[in-house]
Amino acid sequence: MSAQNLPPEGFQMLPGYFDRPNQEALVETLRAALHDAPLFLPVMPRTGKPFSVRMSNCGPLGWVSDIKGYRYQPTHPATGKPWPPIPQALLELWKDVAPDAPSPEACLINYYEPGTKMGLHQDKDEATFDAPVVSVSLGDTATFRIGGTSRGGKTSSMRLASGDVVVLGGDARLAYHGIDRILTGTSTLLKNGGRINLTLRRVTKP
Ligand code: MD3
Ligand code: FE
Repeated sequence: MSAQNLPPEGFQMLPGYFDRPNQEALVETLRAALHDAPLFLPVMPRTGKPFSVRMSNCGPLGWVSDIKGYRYQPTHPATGKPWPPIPQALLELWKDVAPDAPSPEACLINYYEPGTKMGLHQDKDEATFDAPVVSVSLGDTATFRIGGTSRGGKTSSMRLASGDVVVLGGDARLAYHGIDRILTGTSTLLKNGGRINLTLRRVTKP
């Protein structure tokens, strides 16, 4: 047994921020976006080892990872087209939870099939860390882990359920975090099961 640590300062959890009808509307909007900008399977820089999570993006910039590195770019790596716009409901969420931050430029869409995970990492490919990262969970519940700003420190673990929003500002903005497990069958939102996570980010200095 190890003691559960407190999450870092600047971590804010808003359970059930989106109710079921709003989650369904968001999923419909995302389906249309994913038709234009299909999920792709990122690979690790240098090694080319595939992620287990598939990804796409909305917004003027999208996060990609390939053999050459991690970066933000204005177009989809396979279609070469601009990413679809960030859904209005997500722009309204940002205004609500980060009223003083400049507008988000990227909305990364992560799709977790049952059995997939995301290792502990920091989000530091952005040119500014002043704005928070805002996350929305849809579909199956995930067990999520968050530590401090250095690798190997204590972590705390919690569940992220469909409709939950997490705001990562302050010290939490550069905290190590990851997804340990998807709890298959915990939600009926997505017809094929699994989990979608959306992260809204400011990428460039305002
Ligand atoms: C950001 N996504 O896309 S979101 C990612 O559920 C990512 O798909 C996870 O990590 C997911 O980069 C977690 C919530 C989250 C939690 C802690 C963070 C985002 C964070 C700490 C710092 C920055
Ligand atoms: Fe992350």
